[in-house]
Amino acid sequence: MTDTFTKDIVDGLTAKDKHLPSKYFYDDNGSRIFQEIMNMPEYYPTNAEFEILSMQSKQIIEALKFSRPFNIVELGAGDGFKTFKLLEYLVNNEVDFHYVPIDISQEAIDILTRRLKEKLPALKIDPKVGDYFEILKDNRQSDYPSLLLFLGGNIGNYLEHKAKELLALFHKNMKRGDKLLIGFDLKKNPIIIHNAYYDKHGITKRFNLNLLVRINRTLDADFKIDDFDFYCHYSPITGDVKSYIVSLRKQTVHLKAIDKYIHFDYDELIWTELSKKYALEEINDLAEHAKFKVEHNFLDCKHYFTDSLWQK
Ligand code: AVJ
Repeated sequence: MTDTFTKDIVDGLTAKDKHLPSKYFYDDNGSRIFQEIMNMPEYYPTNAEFEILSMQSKQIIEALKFSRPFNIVELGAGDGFKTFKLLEYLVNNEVDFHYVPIDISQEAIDILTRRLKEKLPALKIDPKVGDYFEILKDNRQSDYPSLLLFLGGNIGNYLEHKAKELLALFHKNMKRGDKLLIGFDLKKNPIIIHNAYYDKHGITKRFNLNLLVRINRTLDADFKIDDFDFYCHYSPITGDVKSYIVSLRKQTVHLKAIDKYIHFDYDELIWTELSKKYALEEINDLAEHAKFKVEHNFLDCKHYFTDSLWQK
């Protein structure tokens, strides 16, 4: 068992309570299904954050109180759709800054760079492909102040201790005075959250089951996709959305590439994802724990989502 993907999959599927890491949703096909999710009317986080970044660009930039020039470093830039409005505002106002989008996908970075060069020719863009932290360390050598963007509510996928670890790493790799703009999905009417994740179109189901398709392809496995279903559940007290794949039969799957058999009981679950929803007080606690100061919460008009501005 050589690579981390194989190790993570086997560890998860042989655990007493089976689980798979949600980060493996995003192969090329999974990324396309995630685009479909973002286009569903029920999936409110995308619209909410888009509203914040397009309607409050001016307020966000003013709140930075940065000297010029400065850097905007985006972790997991993806297709950069939401960030576009912020960048457009800055370019239109002739603000002197560099945009440094970082993503692990070369393809995503290529598409983003091409689109931005076309739509905002005056933008100074310095795209990077690779591991967040290696690149953050380089950025620390820059004399200019930096705004770090961690958008989309990705922090919600981390268990509390992992979220704290990640924020501590951000903190360690920032200079004093640097800022972090980080997206959190907020607790709200449970039905709205339920409908965003347990969608009636079955797109989120397809998104989850695609993980089995990926394992079939990568590890030459024989998951019969129709013998598995999807279930997800929001707990309004903890704020946790937990997603599962459900085995509809007692069955055995063969991972041929590593000659390993995985047994599933009737109705056995594989936990695939946590999408935690936060209260503003919890966000404060997380920031303080990581030694950040919360400067402002930029909320959408329905108060579904916040882009929280923190200072080191
Ligand atoms: C991209 C991690 C923010 O948790 O809401 C969407 C992924 N999962 N529907 C989220 C997702 C199911 C999404 N994040």
